[in-house]
Amino acid sequence: MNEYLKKVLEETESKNCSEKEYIQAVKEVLTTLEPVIEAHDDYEKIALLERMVEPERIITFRVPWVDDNGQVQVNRGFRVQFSSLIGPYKGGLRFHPSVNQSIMKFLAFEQIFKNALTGLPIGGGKGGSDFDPKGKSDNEIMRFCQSFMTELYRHIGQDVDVPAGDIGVGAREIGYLFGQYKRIRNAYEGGVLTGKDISYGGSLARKEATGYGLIFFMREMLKAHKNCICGKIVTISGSGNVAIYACEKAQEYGAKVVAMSDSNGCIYDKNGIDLDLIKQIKEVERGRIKEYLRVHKDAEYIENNGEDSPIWTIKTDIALPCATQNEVSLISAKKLVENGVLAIGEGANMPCTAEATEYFLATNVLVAPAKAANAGGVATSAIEMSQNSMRFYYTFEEVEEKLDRIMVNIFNSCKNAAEKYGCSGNYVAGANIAAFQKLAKAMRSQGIV
Ligand code: NDP
Ligand code: 2IT
Repeated sequence: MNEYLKKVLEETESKNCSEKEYIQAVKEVLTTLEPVIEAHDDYEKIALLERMVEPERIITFRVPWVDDNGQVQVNRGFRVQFSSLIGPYKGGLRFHPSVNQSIMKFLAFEQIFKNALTGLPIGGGKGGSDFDPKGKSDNEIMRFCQSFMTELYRHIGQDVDVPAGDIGVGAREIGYLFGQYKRIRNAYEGGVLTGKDISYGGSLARKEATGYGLIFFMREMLKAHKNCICGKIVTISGSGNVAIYACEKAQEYGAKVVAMSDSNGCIYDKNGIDLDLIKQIKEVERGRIKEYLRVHKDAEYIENNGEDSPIWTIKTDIALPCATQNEVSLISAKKLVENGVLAIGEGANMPCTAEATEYFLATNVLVAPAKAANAGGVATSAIEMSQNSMRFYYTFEEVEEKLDRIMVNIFNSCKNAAEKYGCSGNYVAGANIAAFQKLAKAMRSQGIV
């Protein structure tokens, strides 16, 4: 390995030794940059990589709130403002009990590269809390969001840092956060948050954007390999925002989606998933996926049992991990390959372990990497910001058409970078290289900051 790369990787590992997800994300990027670094021996002098892996700022804060029993609860809030190189910090908020600094940093780091790939002026950030929204009442969610924003508001702004949703944060949470921000600031700064409801400044097609974008990317990738989505069997992990709209577009393109999941287990419906029912269970009732069987009695429910999700043991042509990081292990990857999988589309951030990705690439399975394939969500967030600035709205069709074009461009950037640097067909490396080149250029232009 290139000496400079090796040095930065070792330093990152020793400085952040307790942050395994963060180290994994950095390693995944750096190990694919070798040909670019080799071609630029001036990067070391200006500590380009060292600056790229050190967040500009990390904010952690206390979030006290009162539950419905009058008991005071305390959670930890985070905002990692990783890079403002090419625009205001931009990235979602995650509310999940597993949230910690390592997960926040890996997500913010990935976001820098993803946002660069969109071609839009957005920097990289991420935030959230170890708050668990499951089983909480609407009022508890509101009180938590208000307390969270009472601290966060001083660190964000439509030209400073623009949060959005992620796991556990959807339109309901964004609404409560926006209400509190507006009240404290006494100003209507519509572009301070994205993923807003349409009634007060949200963008049409933002809700659908990540899932649709994933399928647009998959369409392009398969097309480049003389294949298509139509007629394929698809399995999708998760049943949240990304999973639901990936399913919708895949079905529209003529695929047969046969399985979806949540953190308890997965459903297998050989007749094809009834998406209206999934939406009813997940978006309206906020229930468990197991309830699918109350209508489709011939579908199967397989409960999680151990580390590896049972969904990856189901035979499929296209697997779309759309739940969380490291949900596809080497064991799952082997099972998928054994069952003849053709392509993996990462809807979630870093859903495949490093070993799983390596195995897919070594066995000629096409991999649509998260940074590129799920960038449709944040790209549409940027389109939401621009509509807010213009005080104007695009139609659903206009936003979807822009999103489609962005995803085609992202795919082409990944493909061209991979070809140029001798790893044709490896879109994981292609995405990292294409994003890195843009960021490196911006970093050099702005001096030592
Ligand atoms: P949601 O909260 O809407 O849905 C998350 C889904 O994943 C749920 O079905 C949830 O199941 C499941 N899940 C979450 N954590 C775990 C876990 N630890 N183990 C197993 N299953 C889990 O989130 P999103 O759909 O918005 O996000 C899904 C993924 O996509 C995340 O990785 C996110 O970072 C990424 N992403 C999201 C974007 C967006 O615009 N929303 C954009 C780009 C990427 P359960 O309900 O049982 O917890
Ligand atoms: O991971 C992601 O790209 C998101 N959660 C969306 C971020 C955004 O700002 O829309």
